[in-house]
Amino acid sequence: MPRPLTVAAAQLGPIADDEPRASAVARMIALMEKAHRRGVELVVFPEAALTAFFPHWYMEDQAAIDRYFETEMPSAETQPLFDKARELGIAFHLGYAEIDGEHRYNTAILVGPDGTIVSKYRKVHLPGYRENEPWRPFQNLEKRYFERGNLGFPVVDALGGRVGLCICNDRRWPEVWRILGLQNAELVLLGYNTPQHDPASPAIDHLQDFHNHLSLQAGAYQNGTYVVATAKAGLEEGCEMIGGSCIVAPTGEIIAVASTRGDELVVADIDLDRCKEIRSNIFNFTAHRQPDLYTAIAEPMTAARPAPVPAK
Ligand code: CDV
Repeated sequence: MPRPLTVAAAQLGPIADDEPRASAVARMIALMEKAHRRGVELVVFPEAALTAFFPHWYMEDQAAIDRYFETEMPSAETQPLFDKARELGIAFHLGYAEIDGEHRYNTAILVGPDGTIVSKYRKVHLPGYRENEPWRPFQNLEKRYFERGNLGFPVVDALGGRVGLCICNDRRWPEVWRILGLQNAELVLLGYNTPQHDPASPAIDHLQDFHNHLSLQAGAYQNGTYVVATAKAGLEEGCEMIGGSCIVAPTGEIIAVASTRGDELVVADIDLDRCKEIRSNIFNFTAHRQPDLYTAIAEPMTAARPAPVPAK
């Protein structure tokens, strides 16, 4: 039985540091209205979608840092997005910086078409480092501003299928995809803020878009899942970020992709039942996996199996 769903990656262009949340929310509502006109049932917004991506600069003052975080969701400023989604009957994914008591996370939620939060994920793979590195043109301080997520890698029944969440850097780690795949994810949603330039390894700058799609396509194919991946793109506070927001089929094919680095809606009609074509055959986990030989994957690096470079 086909399980059709119309999904969209709602790419955002840059958000200026002085752009109020209300403006970012208004841009998202405009994309959601466009999505509604195109019959979309699920809209996926980027990682940390309400503000500029502040880990790109160094701050010490906790009050200054905390102004990028949400203490509640929905808040007065995000309520209009929830209201519009409920009015239009559209589910959505939203990334934001979250404060929970003394804890700070890089978080994503899935909100159902009735406006209720049906899944929540806190980012596990936080890239970068903790202290200022002034030689860089911009920073990568997620390890300074966020704690590692404590909710595992959730997959929930929603929208007629099994929906998993991860965030940005997580997409580069095959372990994340397999953990989602082992929970029978049929649709993985994620947002990203990915600089075009890597100051530590500029020789691969021209491969940033390739590595983005390579990771998404491999994750989709090897686990027989659809993926909707959404960028915050373009030149934001001195940091140029890739676009390439896309929808990937369980075959690994990109079936829709952004062509700009601005606000753009990328739409595809999918059939969640097509995941079976991969999961019943080439990646039939029950028939073909050999987990007793994979134990090293779940063990820490040791003296016997040293890390090639020390962690920062
Ligand atoms: N927000 C991210 O996690 N960005 C990383 C960059 C810093 C490498 C990414 O994996 O795209």
